[in-house]
Amino acid sequence: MRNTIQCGTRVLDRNPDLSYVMGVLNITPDSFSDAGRFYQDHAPAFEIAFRQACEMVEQGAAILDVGGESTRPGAASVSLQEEQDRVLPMVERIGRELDVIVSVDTSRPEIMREAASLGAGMINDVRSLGMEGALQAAAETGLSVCLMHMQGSPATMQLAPAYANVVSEVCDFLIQQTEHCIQAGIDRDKILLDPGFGFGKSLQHNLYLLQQLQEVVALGYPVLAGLSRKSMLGGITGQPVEQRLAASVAAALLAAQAGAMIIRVHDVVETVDALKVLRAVRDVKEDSV
Ligand code: 8Y7
Repeated sequence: MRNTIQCGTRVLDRNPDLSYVMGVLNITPDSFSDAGRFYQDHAPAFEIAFRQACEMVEQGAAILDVGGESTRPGAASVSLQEEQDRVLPMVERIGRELDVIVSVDTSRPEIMREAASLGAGMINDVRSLGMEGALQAAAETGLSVCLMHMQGSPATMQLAPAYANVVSEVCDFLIQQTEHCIQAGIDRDKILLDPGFGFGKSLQHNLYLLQQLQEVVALGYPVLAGLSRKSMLGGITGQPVEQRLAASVAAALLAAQAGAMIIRVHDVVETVDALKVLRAVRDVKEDSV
């Protein structure tokens, strides 16, 4: 196994001393935590979103995750044309102007191909390349891919999530997906895994997955964890989505401590600072004291 992960023209270190932060850039009118801030009437919204991207890079994000489809339960479905219009101009602009890896949050093969040609470095698919043609498209791009576990589909996943053992089922699914990817020609050094917090999981399932996250890390692939502002944090703290910063940072630290290589967040600078505390404590040497 190489010690870097090639993401288009950029690389990630497989063993960073500080977990990488992936900043979330939602370009949707109904994204639950940004309330459609970036999607009013095209041009102004685009500029606001691009400025947000710049800020996240200045704050230390190594990756920006650009998405145009809300996977929130009950969210409206988005046409291919609409997803292209939302996502591709932003992928292109960030790729051209910012020193950051662009991750494209999509399940559609067309978007994967187009984003790759515009400079994206990573494909982040909550459907784990399960859509018709997605596996082939992802393989053809040569980009790195994040495979995420979800039970059911976004519309129904939170109705009655059920597992005999959530950790082993998530791990088994992810390993099976890596095998599909490798058969399709995706380099094993370009695969990342994500247990998919909140995707077809009860609060108890999510908590147990976070407690046991090192089991996912032990599969031997780099792990991405997305916990930021999620409803599990509301379930623990009783806070509404706009008051989940402290809980999000705490969850990010726990994931990093368990070995997650990438933490997907809305609040970049706060997470980077917290990760620096973790690194400083972990790395202090007795003979320096
Ligand atoms: C995740 C994600 C979302 C996640 C990965 C939200 C697109 C919901 N969550 N991708 N996407 N992992 N890889 O709350 O946990 O941000 S959308």
